[in-house]
Amino acid sequence: MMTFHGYFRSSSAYRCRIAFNLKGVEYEFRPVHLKSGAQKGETYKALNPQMLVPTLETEGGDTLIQSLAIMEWLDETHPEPPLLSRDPITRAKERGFSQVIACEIHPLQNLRVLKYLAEELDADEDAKNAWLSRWLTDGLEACEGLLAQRETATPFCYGDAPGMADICLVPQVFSAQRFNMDISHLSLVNEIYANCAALDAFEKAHPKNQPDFEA
Ligand SMILES: N[C@@H](CCC(=O)N[C@@H](CS)C(=O)NCC(=O)O)C(=O)O
Repeated sequence: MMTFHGYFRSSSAYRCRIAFNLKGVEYEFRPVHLKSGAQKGETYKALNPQMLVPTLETEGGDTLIQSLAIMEWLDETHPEPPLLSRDPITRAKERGFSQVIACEIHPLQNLRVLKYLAEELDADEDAKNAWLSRWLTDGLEACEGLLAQRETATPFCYGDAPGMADICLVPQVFSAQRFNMDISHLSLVNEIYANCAALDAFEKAHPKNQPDFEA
């Protein structure tokens, strides 16, 4: 069985959990307690020199990092149901949407970045919240804009079934809620979030349902 290293609150790990659930793929879970710095321990660092979660150890003994790469590998090795459209243009749009979240929004809210702001740049809670509000709101507004550009308003980001874009969107909305951002004006984002949240694969992947959950 594959071994998946993650943390309940990590939105990158949350993405992979949703993908595993949609595919019906089981894995052994190894928690990495980010809050206490377990990602920086020698054993984990040897596995993932970037010292971030998630990390996946495949049954073949390979080690994979980066949630988008892990999801694409999963999609290639377990093609049903697909996480990306067969149509090249839609597929590029799905990847673009996913990258807005995974490459542009998420890195700015990461634990190590917030710690750096507080510990190295002396940012207080208000400054940290202003930072989060700026980058999370800007980013999710871009997602809303991309959804508004679609020719057809489908129940999920790019179709009638959830795919990679939805998988990236849901944990990002969860983070916005966790950081108390007001995103009530983003009607398409909220509608798709609700459609996804109603599905078992998404509910089972929610941080509150993980074995390492802490309130
Ligand atoms: N781009 C990476 C991001 C990985 C990442 O930033 N993980 C966070 C949790 S969501 C982490 O491990 N943070 C630990 C830290 O900041 O020390 C991915 O998509 O996998």
